[in-house]
Amino acid sequence: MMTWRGRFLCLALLAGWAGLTSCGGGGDGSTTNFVSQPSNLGQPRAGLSQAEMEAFERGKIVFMKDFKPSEGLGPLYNSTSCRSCHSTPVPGGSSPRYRNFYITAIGPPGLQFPIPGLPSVVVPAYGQGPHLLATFNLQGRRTAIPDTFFGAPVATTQRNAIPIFGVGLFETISDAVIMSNADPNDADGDGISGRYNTDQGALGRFGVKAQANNIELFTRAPLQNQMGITSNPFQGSAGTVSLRRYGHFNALQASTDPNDPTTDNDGVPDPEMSTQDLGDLIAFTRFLAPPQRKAFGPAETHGEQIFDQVGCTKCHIPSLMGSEGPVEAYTDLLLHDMGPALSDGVSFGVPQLSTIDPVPESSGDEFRTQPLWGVSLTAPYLHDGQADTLVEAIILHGGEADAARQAFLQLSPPDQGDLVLFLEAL
Ligand code: HEC
Ligand code: HEC
Ligand SMILES: [Ca+2]
Ligand SMILES: [Ca+2]
Ligand SMILES: [Ca+2]
Repeated sequence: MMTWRGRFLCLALLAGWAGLTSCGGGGDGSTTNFVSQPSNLGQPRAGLSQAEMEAFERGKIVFMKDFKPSEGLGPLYNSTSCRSCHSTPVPGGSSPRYRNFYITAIGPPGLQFPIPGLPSVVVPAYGQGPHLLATFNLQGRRTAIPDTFFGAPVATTQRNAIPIFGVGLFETISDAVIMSNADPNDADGDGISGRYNTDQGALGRFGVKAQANNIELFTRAPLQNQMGITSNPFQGSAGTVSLRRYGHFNALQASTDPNDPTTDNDGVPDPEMSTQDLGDLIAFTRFLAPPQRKAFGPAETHGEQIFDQVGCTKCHIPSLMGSEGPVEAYTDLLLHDMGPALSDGVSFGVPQLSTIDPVPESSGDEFRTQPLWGVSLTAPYLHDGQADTLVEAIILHGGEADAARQAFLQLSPPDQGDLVLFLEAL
């Protein structure tokens, strides 16, 4: 059976990764982008050893592989491979909206738990298994997610895949660098109060709420939550970056403690992925190169200045220093309140304390500043893919980003155009 140990003991929530494919959404959001691609897209980053290169190449095969039920797929799943969501424009990328999945968290912010019977807040669309609300199947029969559950509020949101090019470099950025940009109480009074998230006591870097500390965790979690593939810890997820474990009372980010094996009841012996394959899959994700930026002309250079002038760089910090050199991802890896229109009420992790946040223990209205490298290649945008274009994504910024949005709207059309050209060159 699915692991329940500690589920209700844990005071904050379980982060989840995937959910249903979009309810009857069809492919309307599929905005295939024909912008020319950097030649290194989907390739390994520079400076790898021969052994790392070989692991990357083997891992790519695991990333592309469609799992069958006889190989452990399910009992419940959203997808049969990593590539099915991370596909646009090449493996490692994002996906059209029809691949969106649902996240459902029951309970008040800060005390949320998944639908009973599911290993995480990710709601899987397919397969057979114990599930208090419904048994889903490939014919698409699906019980609606309720608004309340035995009187408790239910927060439901969608997720659209984010690209993973270059994300392994976030592991090279020290906690100190990330923390140095946090301003949880807005001490400098600029209306922007980035705070860091934590994952079992370690600093979060990955996921749209910065809810996960390391790539191993963000490989084993989608394996179980999206595909129903069980695994054993590779090195102990924790150790990879800087996990300082304070014990089991902290928020669980995955379907189980990251240092424990995942298990299920589909009749296929666990773990369903070998240590070799898991290590290779982690290597592929960890070593994917960041997108190469294009050559800047005068318009892009001007757009870059405007991007700074209107305050985008307050959150989309152009570069963070990592142990292997600068990481030019245009993010601070911190959480920001993006206003009621983007708020999803789903809280992951235990965010840094803030005296000005209305619900300091919750990240329900906050998101990690999404990296902007390669952004023109991976529409649609925002955590649920609701924006088809870069300009729509900017216009939907609210909350702490409202001043930057207003400043963008007040720019002359040519200045707005240059800013977009700059984004398209990243
Ligand atoms: C059903 C779609 C889907 C599948 C399948 C899927 N992902 Fe993802 N992936 C997403 C979404 C959506 C996010 C952002 C989720 C969030 O943070 O809530 C994401 C985020 C990630 C991230 C974090 C990126 C960042 O910028 O922090 C990594 C790493 C990742 N996925 C790796 C994988 C791997 C490895 C697999 C296969 C085991 C996989 N994903 C399968 C949809 C998917
Ligand atoms: C207060 C911090 C903040 C400021 C200021 C800010 N952003 Fe963002 N930006 C974010 C966050 C957080 C997200 C992710 C929101 C989500 O996923 O729903 C984001 C997402 C985006 C995206 C979508 C990326 C994607 O892949 O989905 C674009 C494009 C973007 N920002 C551009 C800009 C521009 C241009 C400016 C300046 C006009 C700006 N941002 C100012 C925090 C900020
Ligand atoms: Ca399984
Ligand atoms: Ca501030
Ligand atoms: Ca099994």
